[in-house]
Amino acid sequence: MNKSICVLFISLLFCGMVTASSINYSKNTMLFDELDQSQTQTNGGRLLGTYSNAKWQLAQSFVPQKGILTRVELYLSREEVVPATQPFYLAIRESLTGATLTEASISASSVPISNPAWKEFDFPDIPVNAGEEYFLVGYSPDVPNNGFFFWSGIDTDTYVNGITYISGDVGVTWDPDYGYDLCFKTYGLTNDPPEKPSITGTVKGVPDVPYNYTFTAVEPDGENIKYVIDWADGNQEETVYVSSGESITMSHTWADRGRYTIQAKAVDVVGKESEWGTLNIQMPTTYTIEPWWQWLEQQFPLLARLFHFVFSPELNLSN
Ligand SMILES: [Ca+2]
Ligand SMILES: [Ca+2]
Ligand SMILES: [Ca+2]
Repeated sequence: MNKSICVLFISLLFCGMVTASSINYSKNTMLFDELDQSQTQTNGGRLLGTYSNAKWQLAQSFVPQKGILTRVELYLSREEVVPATQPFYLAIRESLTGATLTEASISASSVPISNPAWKEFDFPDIPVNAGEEYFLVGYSPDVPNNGFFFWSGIDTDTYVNGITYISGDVGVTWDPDYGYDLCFKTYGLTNDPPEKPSITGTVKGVPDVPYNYTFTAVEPDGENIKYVIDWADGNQEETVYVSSGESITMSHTWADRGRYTIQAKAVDVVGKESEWGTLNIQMPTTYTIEPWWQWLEQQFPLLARLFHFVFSPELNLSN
């Protein structure tokens, strides 16, 4: 295997990185994302901050339909006593008390004191499982007493795929506020799988000689991709991530004669997989390859082919 090209491996570590919440999904999402889930009706609000010396947090569950969550808007106002520099955090979580998948904050100065306004939280994008429940968790730590934000909402079940939750103990425990839905808009991107990779390289060779194969695939979302390669001799490997459409060349040596179908699939940064691309190859099975002959084939493939044709037509490698 060509070590200079295959810096690669190793699947388990990479898989962990891909599914981790810290994935750095870089795209100018503001140009491409679309409204996913929303609840925009209001007849009041719930408070978030410090009130009567209790520290209130709010959450709203939702079920995304797009595979990448890019940003969220909330309908917010605040009390005048909230300092202008006070941050309002919005965390995305898979459970109310679980790890934060991504987060953004705005300062109170951008939140109006009188009429509420839609405020944007543009956090680092994350992959989400469309159809599964997630939580928008809003909090503002250590606000002066009786300083709080209003997160607007409505006291009817307007958004059927989620409900509001309230915590009065800094997010340790949460009570569902059935029949209430806070105002929110989530934005996202659909995520398509990469296209099937093409595989090019030597289709006829000899055992114990390394051959190079080049893998190329396009990722319609423009994400980086890696290739998972099955050499059909019991060996699989993964490449490093490369740009969409960028070729990567890998080297492999087959120990035994035979016919093999190399398979490769492209995997994008959020784990979407292409179909398998294939290339059928063969290592001659009808004669013994002597070392000098292997050397000749590698160094002078056309000459080797001519030798085949002249001295052993049934072995003609162009078959
Ligand atoms: Ca974003
Ligand atoms: Ca609801
Ligand atoms: Ca994709």
